[in-house]
Order: sequence, then structure tokens, then C-alpha cells
Amino acid sequence: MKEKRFFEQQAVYQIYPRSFKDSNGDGIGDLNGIISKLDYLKDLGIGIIWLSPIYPSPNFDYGYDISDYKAINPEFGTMEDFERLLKEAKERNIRIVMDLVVNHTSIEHRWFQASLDSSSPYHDYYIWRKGKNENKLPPNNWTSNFLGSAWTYVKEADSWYLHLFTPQQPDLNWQNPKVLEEVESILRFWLDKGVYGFRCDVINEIYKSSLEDGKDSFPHMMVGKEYYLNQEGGFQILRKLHEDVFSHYDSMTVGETGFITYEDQKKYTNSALDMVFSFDHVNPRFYKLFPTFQIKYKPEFMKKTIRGWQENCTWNTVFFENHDQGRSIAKFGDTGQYYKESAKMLSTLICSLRGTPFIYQGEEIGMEDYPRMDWSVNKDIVPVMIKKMILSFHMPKSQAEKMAFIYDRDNARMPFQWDDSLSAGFSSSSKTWLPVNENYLRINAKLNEEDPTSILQFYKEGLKVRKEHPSLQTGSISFLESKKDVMAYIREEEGEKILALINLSKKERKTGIGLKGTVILSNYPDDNGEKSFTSLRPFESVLIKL
Ligand code: TEU
Ligand code: CA
Repeated sequence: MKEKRFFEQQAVYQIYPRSFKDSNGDGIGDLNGIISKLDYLKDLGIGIIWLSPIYPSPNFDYGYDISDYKAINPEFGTMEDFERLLKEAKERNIRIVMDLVVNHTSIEHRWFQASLDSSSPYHDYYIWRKGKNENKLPPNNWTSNFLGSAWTYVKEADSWYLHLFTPQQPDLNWQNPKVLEEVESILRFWLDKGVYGFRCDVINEIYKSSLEDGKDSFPHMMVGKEYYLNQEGGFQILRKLHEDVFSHYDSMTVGETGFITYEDQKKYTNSALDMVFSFDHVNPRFYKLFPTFQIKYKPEFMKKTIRGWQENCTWNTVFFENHDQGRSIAKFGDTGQYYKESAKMLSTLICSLRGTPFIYQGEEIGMEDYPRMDWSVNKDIVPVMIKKMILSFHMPKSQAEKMAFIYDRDNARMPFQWDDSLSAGFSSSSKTWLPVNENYLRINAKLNEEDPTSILQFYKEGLKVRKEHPSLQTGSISFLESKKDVMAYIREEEGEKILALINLSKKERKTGIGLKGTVILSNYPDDNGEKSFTSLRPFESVLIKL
């Protein structure tokens, strides 16, 4: 039998370090804060921590603009702190995965500073070009993923550089073999310290196969993508990184790959990455439509999308949240009457679908979006860029502001709510880098710990059930034809068979499934013993051993 890999058996917990736990009262989360909460994570039942970037950064994009890949951001602590985190985690059988952001660096990285000089060997680390119309206009019509032109002119260099994100995030030139060498050295640096692997930021955009004008259409989103999304050259680079580096370690890699097909996914996971994130199920309308014309979420959409990915991928990532997404309960569940039931329903999916489960900090205690985003609260650069673009279309300011906050990513980045004390126990200071959600008296980890029916207790139970049943880890998955809004699938391995019945809707639903078995997990307290479920109550979800 094939030996199981650690990431097939364990769940990942994503930490956004700035907002997890502050140990020294400066209002910013840090590494010592994380260390102090390792027992909480152990108790939750996760085996892997993914840290959003902890490297030095000028914070235009809060760590996703890195100025030194082999050091620790002093706001978060020191290299000694990081090594202690690794050691303390290891003692609890928890492994650490870092964030690898190599589509771009920060403008403050020494490579970029050196690259301003066209005679420097670093010049070719980035994508510098002369503009059109005697250098007065950008070299092509590409737009940034965060809107506006993807080019910025630098007087000193009398040239333009490409940036698929903010102007403070210049893209690396992956056609230059030196860049690959540098990245391999970064990977080995951390792997040799004992890091388990990497989550690879926008890894399907790194390779630009051409710089010609892209196909344009209103509202000019991601113009040029046909020359940088999922390019053959990109697959080759990832295979090379795998061959040169990852294959020599017991490691895990997960690619952040928006906008991919099942076929792309197969290529990425074939001798390149261990798994990828696809966003079809959480971001159905992103880039498809202008934000004002949002499509209402329908459970049938989730059912179809999840099934498609589960049936077409060898190994999935199972997640509903991350640091870029709004909180999941409001999106896919119910923040009112069925708050707990719907959060537990999402947890049941996370613990029983095929793939590595990813839980984002706060998801396990039912944290919600911030009630009122406005400029006094906002820290994220995305709304700023959206507003700028909308105003450039000569639309009214009120409209621009409203639309800007639809994609504010601060919602998921509010301080973690530990308890009912000052700043929700996140910090000893009342001034935190982003405000604490006022609902912390009602939603916090301490209350969750004390309440046997809490969302947190359910996550613990779900992860435990997953650990105790090999079929829920590496078993096959087969979907049954079920009634509207109900998902039904069987996980199976070596004779063990588990049926999942999930009602994704707020209404009672018929299942269309007559199978009977023993309930091993349920989000309604009276579901136990030998039972069949011909109908399910709102958001009711059960795992049944057949
Ligand atoms: O995100 C890539 C990205 O463009 C999307 O995730 C987008 O931010 C999201 O779908 C909006 O809803 C990655 C990081 O996760 C993000 O935090 C960084 O800002 C970005 O790359 C640049 O490094
Ligand atoms: Ca701190």
C-alpha cells in the first residue's frame, strides 16, 4: 500500500500573523503570540500551520510585498523567535508552511533598487521596457489584478516596470534563469531550517510568455491575462523547482491558482505542486462581472462546483476562507437563526470532502465580517485602487466608495477574538492595527471553549472523526444523485464506507437518499444511533457509517 503523506492525513490552519495574537502590546500580532497559542491549535486538532508572510515588508500589501526573503519582519520578532516556533510546533507534531511570494518583490527589495540601473545584472530580474509613443505611454495595455495600468514609469531609469499587483510590487522576470536560482536558494534556506513547505502566492501568473497587447473589454480587468495565466513556461518552472528542491525533502506545496481549469490543475499537480487552490466555489463572480451586479449565492451552485472539482482532481484543497475572502457564514450560511448550524455544516464539508482541509483563523469560532467598513477603518490597498479606477470612469464618488468596500479584504483580517477582555484578548493595548469587531463579547474563543455545543467544539469533533477514519482522509469519493440543495457522497477505503448528507440550504429539504447507518457526526444534537435521513432540517449535515 502507498504510504500516506502527512498532508493527506492532517488539516492546515492558516494564520494571518498580524492579527492572531500580540505578545508585546504594540497592537500587532507576532511570533511569540503564535507560540503562546500552539496548545490551542494542538487541541483543535490541526497538524500544519500556514503562516501568511512573516518576512520584512514595507506593508503596502501587508507582507505580500517582501523586501528580504531570508529574514523575519521585526514587527513579528526575530529569527530566534521563528526557530523557537518551529521547535515548539514540532514538539506538538505540528509542521510549519511558509508563504512564498515570488511573482513580485517589494520595491524596497535590494534587487529592485539595483535594477533601476540598466547596466546592473539585477536590471533583468524585473520586467523593464520602454513605453509607447516616445516612452510617454505604457509599453502595453495590460492592467493590474488590482486595477489600473500594470506599468509604472520611473524617471531615474527612464523606463517602465511591470506589476500585476500594486506599483509597490514589481514583477520578477521568470525568463531570467538567475531568478530561478535565487528562489531555489530561498526555498532551501527555509526547508533546511525545518520548514515543511510553501503556499505559493499567485503562482499561475509568474511566467509572462509575451508582452503584446492583451484582449481588452470593459471594465478592463486583468487585460493581458492570456499571456501570463497558466502558461506552459510556468508549468516548466514549477516542475524544475520540484525536481531541484522539493523532491529532496519531505515537503508540501500548495499553489494559489485563481482562474484555472481542471486540465490546468492536472498539470500543476503532475510533478510540480502537491495541490492547488481553485476559487470557483468561493468567488463565483470575481472578474466576471462588475461588482455592483453581484449574483446571489445559490446552494445549487456550491453543490455543482464542489462536485466538479472533487470529481476531476486527484487531490483537493478544501476551504471556504482565507485572508482575501469575506467570512464564510454570511456568504454561504446564515448569521441569524441558523448561525451555529450553518457554520457546523461548512465544517462538516471541510472535514469530510476529499483533500487537505484548510481552516482560516477565526473560522473555527464563527468570526464574522466587520459591520461597517469605511476609510477610517480600512487598511487594505484593494478598495483604494478600486475607488481610483471607478472615479476614472467619471462615476459619482458615493458609488465609487460603495463599490470599493465590496472587495475590502480587511474583513478577514480583524484581530482574532480570544476572550471578553480588552481588545478581545488579542493585545494588552486598546489600540490594535485594525479594530476589534464589537461582537467579541458574543463571539470569542473562550466562550466557544466553555460551550459544549459551540462551533469550535464541532470543529474539534469533526477533525477527530476525520483522523479516526482513513476513508475520510485518503478514501475515494463518489457522489450520489440527491435532491435540490442536498449534497450526498460516499467516502470509501478498505471496506470502510462513510456517507455524507449535507443540506446547504436554510430550508428543510428532502434528500432522495434511503441509505441507513450509524451517525458519527451531526450538527443537530438529537441525531444519533442507527438512522436514515429522508429529509434534513435547515443546514443539517450528518456523517453516517454504512
Ligand atoms: O492574492 C491573489 C489575488 O489576486 C486574489 O486572491 C484576490 O486578492 C482576491 O481574490 C480578491 O478577492 C494573493 C494574496 O493572497 C493576496 O493577499 C495578495 O495581495 C496578492 O496575492 C498579491 O501578492
Ligand atoms: Ca506585537
